[in-house]
Amino acid sequence: MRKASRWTFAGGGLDLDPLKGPAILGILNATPDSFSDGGRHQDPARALDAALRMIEDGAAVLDVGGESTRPGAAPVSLDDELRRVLPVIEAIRGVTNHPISVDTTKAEVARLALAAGANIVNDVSAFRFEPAGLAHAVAAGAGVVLMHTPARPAEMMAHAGYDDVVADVAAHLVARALHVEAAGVARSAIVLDPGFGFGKGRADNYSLLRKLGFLAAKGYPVLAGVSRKRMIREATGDNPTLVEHGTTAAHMAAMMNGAALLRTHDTAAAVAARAVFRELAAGGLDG
Ligand code: HH2
Repeated sequence: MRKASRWTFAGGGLDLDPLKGPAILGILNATPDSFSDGGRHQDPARALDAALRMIEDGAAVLDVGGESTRPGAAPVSLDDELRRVLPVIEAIRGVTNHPISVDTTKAEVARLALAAGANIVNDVSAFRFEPAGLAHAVAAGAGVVLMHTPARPAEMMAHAGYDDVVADVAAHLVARALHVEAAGVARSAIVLDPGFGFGKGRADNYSLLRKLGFLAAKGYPVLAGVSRKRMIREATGDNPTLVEHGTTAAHMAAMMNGAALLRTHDTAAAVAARAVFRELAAGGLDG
């Protein structure tokens, strides 16, 4: 069970308070092939409606992405990704200053998304696929989410294989954090993410969830992205309602183990789970 957290985070227009439980990132996939919300947010007006609903639910950040990263997903061209992501960010920025993260591994998408008003770069490669994205994050004073993946989506499952998945992932992420700090990102603007499902098998994913506290003890806020992932469906089966209940159960485990942010599709469900977590946490989590 988690001990008192030692990190602070003030990046990207977002103030996290470890005592209040995690911030909720609402997933706005502007992709036609996402496994979970298949293209529903491609039209900027509909994406904006979804974003406003998520804010009303209690989402602290809107995570806008234009490239599916599910295992084996086809890569998307720069032009296509820009065409998907920028109108959505612009539409949201037209009506609210709410924090926005851009879920991209492309440096140019990061640059233009930040120029359009995004506050955080959520890079599932931790700036390894296109290192130039890091300079854009530094120049914009953006927050960064550094996620672990062993390889690009097309190849990542072939790389699943670890001596000790928890120690390996934590060591990789801390090294990436030190790298981005050296490049000029404030320590207080860095989030680490073990990358559930990215080049990890079922047992790896559940080891990471069970021992998320090991990563949370490294001194950075930790994001957990488990929503509707295969690791959930492996446990619940594919019925969407049951997958949602399974996601909520995994969210509670992540919160109990120190998650500072939850990346999720159903923001209202995550906010409800957090409300229960807060009741538990109010009495102390160590005894
Ligand atoms: N997972 C996905 C995409 N981006 N970013 C972070 N930081 N952490 C994650 O776990 C993560 C992520 C994949 O999930 P989803 O967006 O639902 O699907 P798709 O890849 O099809 O967009």
